Amino acid sequence: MIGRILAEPKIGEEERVRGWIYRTRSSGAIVFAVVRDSTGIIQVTVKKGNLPDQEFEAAKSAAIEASVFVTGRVFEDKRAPGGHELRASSFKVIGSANPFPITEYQSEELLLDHRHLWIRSREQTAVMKIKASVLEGARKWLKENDFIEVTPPILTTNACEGGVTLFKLKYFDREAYLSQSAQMYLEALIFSLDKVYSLTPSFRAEKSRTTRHLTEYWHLELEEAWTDNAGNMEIQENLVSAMVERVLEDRREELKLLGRDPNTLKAVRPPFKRMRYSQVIELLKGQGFDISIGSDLGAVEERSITLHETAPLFVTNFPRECKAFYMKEDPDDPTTVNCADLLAPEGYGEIIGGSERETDLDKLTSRLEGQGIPISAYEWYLDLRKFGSVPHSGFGLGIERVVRWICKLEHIRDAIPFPRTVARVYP
Ligand code: NSS
Repeated sequence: MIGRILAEPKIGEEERVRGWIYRTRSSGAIVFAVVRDSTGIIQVTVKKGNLPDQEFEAAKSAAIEASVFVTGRVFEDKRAPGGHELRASSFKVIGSANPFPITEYQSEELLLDHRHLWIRSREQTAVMKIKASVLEGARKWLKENDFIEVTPPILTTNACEGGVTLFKLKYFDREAYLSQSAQMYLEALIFSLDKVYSLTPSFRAEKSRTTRHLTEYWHLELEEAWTDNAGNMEIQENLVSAMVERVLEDRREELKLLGRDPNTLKAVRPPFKRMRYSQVIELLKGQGFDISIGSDLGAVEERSITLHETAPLFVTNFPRECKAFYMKEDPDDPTTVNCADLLAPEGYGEIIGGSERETDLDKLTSRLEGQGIPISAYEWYLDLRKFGSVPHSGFGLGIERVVRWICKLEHIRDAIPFPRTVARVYP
């Protein structure tokens, strides 16, 4: 069998390994080559005399990251990484390797310049597998709960989240933008499908260099007809818990490799704590912040609120002026909107932004005007309020924000194989 042998080697069996040289050392007539594939690493012991001489020489001179095809028998060996070794009866180099530009201690910049090679590292591999499990957990939950996946456009003519972070592009003889959010299109799609979601890249021309902003990120967005903000929050806490549960089922080893104790994620179960924005402002004042109603919450404030939490926390009812034009005014407190940000624990902060949507056409129009947004580009969106409008709510979840938190990563750029930030679009 070829494939999962590094993860589950069978003692005494003849196995074939296709992989890449992780490291080698040799002493005289014996070469120890550690070989990796997508499932793990195994030590291959190559002894002169056990295989043709030219294969022994090939093993001896094989460089780091050369690709190899090895056949041999598996033995237990407590000293070998993973506790097994493969004693080679054949060792073939398939693709030789130049001297590998990444050695043990490297600057962040060099690693980012060589990202196409650095993604082979064990840490990056673990993050990518965990990310896949996050998405699997989400899709499974969404299917079980009757949400239909849809495919909104990326090229648009409207800003959803304000003009400041729009990427403009020349669209033949017009101007268009890269999508910041699929929300407005999902709102159009609930009229035929009731419950929809999409997973797309979203683009934000974020000038700031922070540990939680990318200019291109994967956005999981969901919209549901007939649901208010309370119902919307229930969906979020169940969905996020399902993502974490899937990671705990499938990726405990990967979490450990990244320094995340899987047990610390067990507290991520619904229901999550809920706090109103006004309570959070009081809490922050108590923590020494010079802050008042009307201030937005940034990374520093969110860190302070969540540092000692073990599960995500909702912050609801932000003041109207802090939030986007489409959020529904709270009838019980019209200075605020029926919205919630979901903040990840341990200081990580915002992973979801969501709200009930304003359905009152006049209020929507005056909020757009009040924010100086030209109505003409939004005619189609306003139509949705004129043809059988219904109460509805939705949210957007930043996949890399979630992966950063689950994997306990310092920087969001390590939650995506080829990060795009203000400073980087290469490789
Ligand atoms: O701007 S959001 O808070 N909200 C929206 O875009 C809504 N229109 C979504 C919706 O209701 N359908 O962004 C949503 C989430 C936010 O909570 C972050 O987790 C993530 O998108 N986000 C980002 N992740 C990485 N990098 C950047 N720059 C970024 N901006 C938002």
